[in-house]
Amino acid sequence: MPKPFQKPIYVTRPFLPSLDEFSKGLQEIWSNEWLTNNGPVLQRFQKELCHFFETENLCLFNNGTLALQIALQGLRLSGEVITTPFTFVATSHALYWNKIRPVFVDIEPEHYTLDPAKVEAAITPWTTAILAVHVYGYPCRLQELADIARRHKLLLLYDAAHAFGVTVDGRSIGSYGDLSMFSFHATKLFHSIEGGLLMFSNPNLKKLFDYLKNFGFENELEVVMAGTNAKMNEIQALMGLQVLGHLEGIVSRRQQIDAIYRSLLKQIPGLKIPSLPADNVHYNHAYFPIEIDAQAFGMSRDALHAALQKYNVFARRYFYPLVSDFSCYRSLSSNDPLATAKRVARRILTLPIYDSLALPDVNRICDIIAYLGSGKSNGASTAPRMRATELSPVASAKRF
Ligand code: T4K
Repeated sequence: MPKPFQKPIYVTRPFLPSLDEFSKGLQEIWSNEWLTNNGPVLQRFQKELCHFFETENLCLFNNGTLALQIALQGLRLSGEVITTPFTFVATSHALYWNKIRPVFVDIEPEHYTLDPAKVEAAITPWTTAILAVHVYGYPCRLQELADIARRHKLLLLYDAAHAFGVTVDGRSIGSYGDLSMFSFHATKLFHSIEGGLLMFSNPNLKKLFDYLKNFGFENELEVVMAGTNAKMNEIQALMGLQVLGHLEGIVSRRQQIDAIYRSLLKQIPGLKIPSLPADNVHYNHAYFPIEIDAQAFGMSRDALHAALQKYNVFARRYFYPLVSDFSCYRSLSSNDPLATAKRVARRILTLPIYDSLALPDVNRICDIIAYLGSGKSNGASTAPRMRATELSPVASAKRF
């Protein structure tokens, strides 16, 4: 019987630069005596991001939710926006705060992104945009969505909260569609403690978003629109700058973890692991979702989620319940039965994945899942289906 972990293993942990490295940056902020309002560290961070994304068309915010809210407001969207119910609730909340009606349509079964056929079927005279989500960092069906948006003269927006560092055909995922929002929350593989970024194709939006995040100030004496306060501060910017320098290492470490999960879990009946995105995608390994078929695995998703906690493993049911099932959205009628989204939400479990997760611990998590699935934990006597520890013993975990 596998042993529980001594310390909790969470679904994620933030990457942290060394305290030494961060203290040096703080010293600079202390000597600047400048903490927010477009300070020098923020300007440097923005410059680095322009270089990273190969565009000047971006704008930083204090979190991803406000970035998205401001995007919708700046673009003056109204009426209905077609979106996915299989996401973090902030996607729909940003619409709601702009008095826009979210129209939920179904997702495709392999990578859980919006199903383009369902999007097209949901378009009405009131539709103004599509808001798709690169959930878990898996790219949406970019070309099909772009074709639909063009044919119906709709704006195409992406919630790319999970997709930092993803490229498709060598281009950043943020360069697809009219606009993308990235979240830099501490739970993301790239973060600035809290933070958000908009990247857009129309260069005129930059000035507009800069106004909207800073009360609409043109100068000390002039306010040109009713903006809000959504500015990133210097300490957030410092964290972002430093984490950016480690991005390659963070992604490659996650790739190693992903590979171990994939090789060990694929042998367990009743678990479905989404395939890796196609070869033209540089993936960021933001999450490691699996689907549990209760009958074949021998335990429901909820039972596995609870049983893992007894071993001190805190996997998460991202994204269950569906956004459309929350009380604030339940009354919205939808013609789409959302059959795939409902099934996936009942079966999905996201396993721990983060750079400081020791590789032998990934093996142990797989061992525990195999043990729970074998029925032995209930006293049932089924033959062992795998011996995870015998498979690819993992090299020592090097922290970068
Ligand atoms: N769109 C999408 C698709 C999103 O996923 C999100 C955010 C947004 C929009 C909005 O972006 P932001 O406004 O947040 O920038 C977390 C995050 O708070 C949220 O940012 C994220 N999505 C969502 C998927 O996950 P919770 O409520 O699950 O987080 P929490 O506090 O339970 O943290 C999860 C685990 O992470 C903990 O069990 C332990 C670990 N953790 C967390 C924090 C904050 C740490 O080890 N250290 C930490 O500092 O929402």
